[in-house]
Amino acid sequence: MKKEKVLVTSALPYANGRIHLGHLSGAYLPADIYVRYKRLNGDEIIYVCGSDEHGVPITITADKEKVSPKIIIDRYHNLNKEAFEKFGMSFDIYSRTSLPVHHRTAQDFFNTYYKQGLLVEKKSKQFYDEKAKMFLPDRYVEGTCPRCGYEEARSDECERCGSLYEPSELLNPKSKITGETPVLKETSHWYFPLGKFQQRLENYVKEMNEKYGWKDNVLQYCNGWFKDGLKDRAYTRDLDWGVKVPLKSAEGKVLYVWFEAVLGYISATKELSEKKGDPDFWRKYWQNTDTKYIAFIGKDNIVFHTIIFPAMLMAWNDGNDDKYVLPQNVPANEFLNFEGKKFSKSRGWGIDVLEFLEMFPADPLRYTLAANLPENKDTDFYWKEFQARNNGELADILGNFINRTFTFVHKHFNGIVPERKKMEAIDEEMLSLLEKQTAKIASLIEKYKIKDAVFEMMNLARAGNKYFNDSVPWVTIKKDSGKCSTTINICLNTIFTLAEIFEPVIPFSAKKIFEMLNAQPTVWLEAGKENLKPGHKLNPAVILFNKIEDKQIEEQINKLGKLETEPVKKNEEITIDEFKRVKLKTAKIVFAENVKKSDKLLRLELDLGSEKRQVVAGIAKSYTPEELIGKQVLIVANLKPAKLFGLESQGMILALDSTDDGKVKIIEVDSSVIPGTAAK
Ligand code: B3M
Ligand code: ZN
Repeated sequence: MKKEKVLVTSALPYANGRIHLGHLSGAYLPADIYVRYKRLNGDEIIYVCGSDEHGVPITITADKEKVSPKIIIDRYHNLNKEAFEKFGMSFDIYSRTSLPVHHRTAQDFFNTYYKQGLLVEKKSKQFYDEKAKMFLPDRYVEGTCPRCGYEEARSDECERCGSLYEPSELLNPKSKITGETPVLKETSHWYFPLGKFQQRLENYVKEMNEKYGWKDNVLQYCNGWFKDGLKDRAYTRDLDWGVKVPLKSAEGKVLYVWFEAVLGYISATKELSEKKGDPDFWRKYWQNTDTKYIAFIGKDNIVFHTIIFPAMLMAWNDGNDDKYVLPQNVPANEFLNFEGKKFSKSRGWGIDVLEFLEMFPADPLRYTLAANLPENKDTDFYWKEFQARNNGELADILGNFINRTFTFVHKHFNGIVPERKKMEAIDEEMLSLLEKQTAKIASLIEKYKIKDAVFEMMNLARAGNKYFNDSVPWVTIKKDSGKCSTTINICLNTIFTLAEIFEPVIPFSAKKIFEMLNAQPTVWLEAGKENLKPGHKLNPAVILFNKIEDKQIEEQINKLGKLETEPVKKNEEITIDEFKRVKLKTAKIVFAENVKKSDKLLRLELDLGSEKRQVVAGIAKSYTPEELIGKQVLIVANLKPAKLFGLESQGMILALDSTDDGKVKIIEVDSSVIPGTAAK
C-alpha cells in the first residue's frame, strides 16, 4: 500500500482552564488513536497541537483572579501539557500561541492580505463599557440572541444556535466586567471578506466530501452557513492581549483570536522544525500538495476549520508561490457529557484529566472513552461504565486471555514459543481471523470510525479466549502435544496481534505486552502474521489491568455536584482559646534531604534557637532539598510527634495550599527574625 504523508492537528485548547474528559473525547483521543495507527502503518506523519493563549476567555479569567493573562496561560499551558502527557497523547509538539514565532506568522498573514488589498477597513459601532472605559469584545458582553432568543448569547456569536451576528443586533446587552448596559461607540476595524470566497469554499467542501467522505454533521453545518450567505468578518479587536495588528495606525488593536489561533498549527510546526534543526521542515508538510491534512476538532469549532481557515489559506495562496494545503478532512466530534449532564466546573460536575489520572491509570480511561466516542451523537461518561469496561473487558477478556496463555507457556513450555505441529480447521480459522481483523480495524480507523474499530479490537480478544477454550490445551498437553503446541503458538501470536492493534488505544499496556513477548511491533498489516517464531524466548508476565472496586466508584459518584471548597460549617468554628492551644514558632531549615522510597516527603532538620527538631514534610514535589536549606519557616511546634516512613516528625511546617499546579508554597519568615520566635 502506498505510504501517505499526513499532517494531523487537534484544536488548540484555551489556556484558561484544565482540560476535562469531554475535551479528550472531542478532539484529542480520536486524533491520537488515528496518529498512532498511522505510525504503525508506516505512514509519514506529524501530529501538532498547543495552547491557544489569546482571546477573551483568557483575559476574563485573568480579570477574575486579578492577575495578568501571562500568569493564567503559564499555569494552564503547563497543567494541560502535563495532563496530555500522562494521558499518553503522542504529539510531536505541544506548542503555544504566545511564542514569537506564532506572533510573526500571524502578522505575516495579516500583512500579506493587507498588501493584497484584501482587507476592508470599516467603521462600526462596538459595545463600550463607560465605567471600565474599554471596548467590550466578544464574550465580555452577554445578551439575548437575536435569532433564537437564547439569553446567554455572546456579543457576536450564539452558542446555542451557532449564528454569528453584529454586536448591534444583540438584545439586552450587559457588560461582563461591570454588569452595566454598554453603549455602542464607533471604532474602526479591518474585515476579512469571507463572502468573496463563498463559491470557492462551497466547491472545496463539495470536492473534499466527494473524494474523502466528510461526516454528515460537518457537512450539515457547512451547508447551513453557505445557505445563510458568508459575511465579512472583523479581523481585529480593541484589546491589548493578543497578536498586535502590525500597522502603525492600529495602536491598541490585536488580531481577532480565531484569525490567528488556526495559524497556531502552522507556527507550532515551525517550532517543531526549529527543534529538529531543520528550519524548513514545516514546509514539507504544509506546503506540499501530497500532504493529507486532517484537522480533529469538537463540533463547536466546525466553522473555523471548514470555512474561515480554508478561506485564509486560499487568500494566502492567491498571492504567494509557496502555497498551503487545505484540510482534507475535518472529522469533528459531538460532545461527551458526564453522567447525563454537561460538564460544569462551577457546579462541580465532571472531572478534569489530571484529577482522574491521580486515581486511575490512563489506559482504562482511554479505552472507555474510545469505546464510547461521540462520533455521531453526544454520549456520556458514566463511572459505572468505566468500571465495567475495565473489569469486564480489559481485565476479564483481554487481560485474562494474555494471562492464561502466559501462565500455560511458562508452566509447560519453559517460556519458549512452541512449534505449529498440527494445523486443524480451528487453527486455520483463528489465523485467518487475525489477518482479517487487522485489515478491518485499519480500514475503520482510516474512515475515522474509531469507536467501531475499538469494538473490533475487543472482539479479537474475545475470539482468542474462545479459541483457547475450544482447543482445550490443558487436555491436549497430556494427550496430543503436537496439537497443544500449535494452540499455544497461535495464542501467543494472537497476543502479538492484540498488542499491536490495541497500541493506539492502550499504549501503556501495549508496551508492557510487547515487553512480556520480548518483541517489537511490526508494520500494521503484518501484525496478523506469525511474528513470534518457535524457539523465541518470552519474558515473565506482569499484571496488566487491576480490577476497580465498587467502593472506588461509589466514592467518585458521591463527589459529584459537590464543590471542593465548602464554606465552614457553624459547628466547625473554634473558639479563640482553642486556637491559642496551637503553638506556632519560627524555625530555620538547617538541613534537608529526600526520604528514601518516597517521592513526596523530605526530612528536614530545624533550628528553633533553643532546640533542634526533625520534621518530615510532604513538600518534595514543590521544593528540592537545596532550595530549602537556609530558609526560615513557620511550624506548629506542639503537634504530637508522628512516624512517617520510619522517621519521627516533630512538628508541621505551614504552607499555602496547592495553587492550580498542585504545588504548595511554604510560608517564609524574614531571616532577620530570631529562630524560635512565637507567632500569635
Ligand atoms: N481554543 C476553542 C476551544 O478550545 C479554541 C480552539 C482553537 S483551534 C485553532 O474550544
Ligand atoms: Zn441563538
